[in-house]
Amino acid sequence: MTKKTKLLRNLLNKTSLEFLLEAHNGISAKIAEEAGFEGIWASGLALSAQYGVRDNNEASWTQIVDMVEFMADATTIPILLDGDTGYGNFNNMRRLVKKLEQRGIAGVCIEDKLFPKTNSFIKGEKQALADVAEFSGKIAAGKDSQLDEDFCIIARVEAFIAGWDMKEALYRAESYRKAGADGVLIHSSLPNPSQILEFAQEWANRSPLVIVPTKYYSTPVEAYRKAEISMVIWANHMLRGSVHYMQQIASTIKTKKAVTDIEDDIATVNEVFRLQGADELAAAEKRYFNETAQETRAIVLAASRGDKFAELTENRPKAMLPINGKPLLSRLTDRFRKANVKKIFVVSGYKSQSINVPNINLVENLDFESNRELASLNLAQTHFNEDMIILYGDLLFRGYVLKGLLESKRELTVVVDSSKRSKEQEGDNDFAFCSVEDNRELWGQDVLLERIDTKPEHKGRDCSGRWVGMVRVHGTGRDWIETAIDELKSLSTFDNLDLGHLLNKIIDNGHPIRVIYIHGHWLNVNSLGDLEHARSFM
Ligand code: SPV
Ligand code: MG
Repeated sequence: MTKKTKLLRNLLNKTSLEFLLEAHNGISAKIAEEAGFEGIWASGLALSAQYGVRDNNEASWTQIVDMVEFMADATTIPILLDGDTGYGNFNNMRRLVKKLEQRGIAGVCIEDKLFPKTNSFIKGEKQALADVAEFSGKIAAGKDSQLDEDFCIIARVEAFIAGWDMKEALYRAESYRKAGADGVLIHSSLPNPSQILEFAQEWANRSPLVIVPTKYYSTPVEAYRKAEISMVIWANHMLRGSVHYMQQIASTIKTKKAVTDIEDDIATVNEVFRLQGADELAAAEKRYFNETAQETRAIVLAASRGDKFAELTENRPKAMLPINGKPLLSRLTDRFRKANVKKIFVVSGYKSQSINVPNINLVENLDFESNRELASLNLAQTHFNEDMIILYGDLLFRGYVLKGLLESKRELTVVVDSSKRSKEQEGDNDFAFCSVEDNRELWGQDVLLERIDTKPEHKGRDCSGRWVGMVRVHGTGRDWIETAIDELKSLSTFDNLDLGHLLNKIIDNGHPIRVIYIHGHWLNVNSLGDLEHARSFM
């Protein structure tokens, strides 16, 4: 890609007439480029106006440089900065050039007036001009300090503005050319182009000539072409256009106390997003926003009362039963937070309003009396992502169990307790049959879940352990779960199904579910006896 400095130099040196359009911030610069302009004039007037200050060096030079950097970032075309008088003497000019090069600006134009300057159209004839030798030194200092040979410095001659004659204008322009200026901007405040056309003739192409036809705007550009002027700057029209339109919009909204009348006449929010490059970000997210950046979610199924707790669950669901003074669900969410899982969705049902655990998102299952866990999970589907843990709300487990699960990057992973005790306990639909039994030396070996069953024995085979009631979902594992739920939904028995049925369906669909074996270190609270255990477990 051609450097922006080179692009500007090429524009300036072309034999054809070229045009720069004013811009004053990132979005206006972008709009100028999209309109087809090949270069931008970062106007001092417009830059100060967009800051709401006067064109009298009231905005500091660093504030100007910061804004032109935004403009350069938003565009691929070169920017010529209106650098006023260079914001000081030769030394300030050197630093300015250095900073502009660093920020991707292609060139700077400085005018032979005194700091702090005033806009040329405000009592221009009263404005004092810089000493020719001093200003020539400033140009030479700028040229000597640029690192990129194509960076352009344009010398702006204000002789006509300040009421001087052609001789003075030519003398100044020639001095600046000799000092190294890459072009001359000859400015005039007359309503006709007589001064600049005469100047062009006298100048006779000694170096590229730049003009700003703000006052003599009605002149057809053909006249400039004929005069072999290099570059025309439309210096403030983007600013003036937006000022005009903003005034109209503001007053309409104020009087109508509504925006309906203007809505169709202004850019859509999506158009603003487009100009900001929202699409590029979306594409980059796909490329770079990988699993480590995606926030892990927990989906906790806690809708049931727990029918074995009698009056203990009269006013609260099982998940809110206190274990040594702290509800089961709070213990669970504490575990998650410690593992940096901050987005927790809890599907509640029975006595939902009694759940007062902070920083969780409740999803209500209103039909909890007539359905089971899979229906609850179905309700939480809108909160699914590619990095989550689904689990029952009545679990207690040591931290490493969760940590091991979170580290798994397989699509689906479950934890199976292979201890003898777990196999002998009364169970629900959670006896796990796996591809390999746990010999406690299975480090790194792939173990797959083959079936979840309600009984510890199946076709003469003992189960491998108890499934702990947690499923780790990663990447396309989410799709497998969603598809299986969808398929199971068509069954009349859907409301009676639990997570075990879901896992079996996924296996039947041909997807592997990886097993991590543990040996104890967890508990599910299903009975008064479990509650007793839970107290000592904690
Ligand atoms: C500017 O755009 O800030 C200029 C051109 O310097 S003028 O306003 O015509 O002086
Ligand atoms: Mg200016």
